[in-house]
Amino acid sequence: MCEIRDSSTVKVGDGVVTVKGWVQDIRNLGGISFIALRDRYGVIQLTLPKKKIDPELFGSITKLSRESVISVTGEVKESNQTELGVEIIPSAFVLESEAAVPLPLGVIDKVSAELDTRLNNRFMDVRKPEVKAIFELKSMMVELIEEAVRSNGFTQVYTPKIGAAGAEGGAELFKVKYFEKDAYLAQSPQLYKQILMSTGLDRVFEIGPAFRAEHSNTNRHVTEFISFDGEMSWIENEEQVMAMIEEIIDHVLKGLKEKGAKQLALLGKEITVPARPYPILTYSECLKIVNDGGLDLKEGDDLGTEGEKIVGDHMAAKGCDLYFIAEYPEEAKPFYIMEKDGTPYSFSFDLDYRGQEISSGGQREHRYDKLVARMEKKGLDPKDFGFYLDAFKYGMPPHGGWGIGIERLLVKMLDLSNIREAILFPRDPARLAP
Ligand code: AMO
Repeated sequence: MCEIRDSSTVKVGDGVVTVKGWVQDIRNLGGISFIALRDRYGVIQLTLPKKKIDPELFGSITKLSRESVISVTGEVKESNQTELGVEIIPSAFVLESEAAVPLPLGVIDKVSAELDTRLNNRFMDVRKPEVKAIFELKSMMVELIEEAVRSNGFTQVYTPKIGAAGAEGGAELFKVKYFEKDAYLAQSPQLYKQILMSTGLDRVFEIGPAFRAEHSNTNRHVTEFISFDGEMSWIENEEQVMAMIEEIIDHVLKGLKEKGAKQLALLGKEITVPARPYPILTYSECLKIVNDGGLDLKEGDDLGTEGEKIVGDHMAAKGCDLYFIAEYPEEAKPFYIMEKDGTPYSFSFDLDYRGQEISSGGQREHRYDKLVARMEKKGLDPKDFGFYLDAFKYGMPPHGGWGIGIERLLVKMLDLSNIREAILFPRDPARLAP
């Protein structure tokens, strides 16, 4: 039995080893054949000089279909023709799984397939090293996020994804049958993370799925995304929440630049780490920038995709990639956001990354009567939110928090063109499988 190795650890002097992977390519040049065998870490060359190899083995291995999975044993030799500086001369192989022909999607073919075709054949698409790299970076990003929040005393929590009420507006709720009752898929952990503030678990975070019945077919909306939520008590203003997000994002950008260097190089991307503090613009300032840029928005209007882009260009000209937009009109923000008394504004913010919102948050209304009044003002029936409101009746500290769309952050970091590229199996109005 010889040692099973991955492609990245095979070196000259190893003797006989076993490697396992996918047959990426076979070149038959008459007297000699070459097989590129791919595993998670890279591609290793199998070299088959016809005269020196058992004829039966030579015949069967060189006829394999591309992407078949094999286990190969052979001697490691030095090679100055390969990237790894080694090649393997096979002495035995096992065909673990034969790939059907033709392939639904090429792994090494130069022609770049349509995103839809790629997503329909995601199992094949992710075999491409540059696609796999996106998901390795996503995993590192989550690890870095967790590092940053844990070091700030946050406790990880899990809140239900099936519930009786939504927090982010009725139009985007997915209704599901829950035995004899109607229930909804969670749009965010908003109600629960706030309830937790009354328990004394005064800093919590959650990274989990969020569902939005979003009928728009854009490159930044999906119906299921991963939301990174945080909620913290004892704040005096929303700027403390903004400072926390800034610290987390800074840690993620710096960490990814270092830990993800190999994947970033594969993708041909570079991460820039903006200087801190990130600028804070007010909604009113943005409205002026947007209208100077040619739109005609009125006080209270949503900045919209176009408006966000104009602000993004304005900030890019100043060399700013990440910036907060604060003090939105209270009417533009959900019921749980605290109003700035005596003004039409609220203690809310968004974090935008090169012209696109990646996060929103703010200080919450923690005073029971004001919260109920705000719900009524928004046309909601407080009776539907009894389980949430109860937590505000018996001692609730001042608090605030944020929600960050993990994929939106990744898309902007890596400058991807569509949010679906950052999701293994995306869900949108037209896509329910794979
Ligand atoms: P909001 O609704 O702004 O706020 O969502 C927070 C962040 O989630 C991401 N996001 C989405 N990503 C992909 N597809 C979608 N359809 C989608 N919808 C939202 C965005 C957005 O900035 N409870 C509040 C947050 C808070 O105040 O704590 C909330 O959910 O990146």
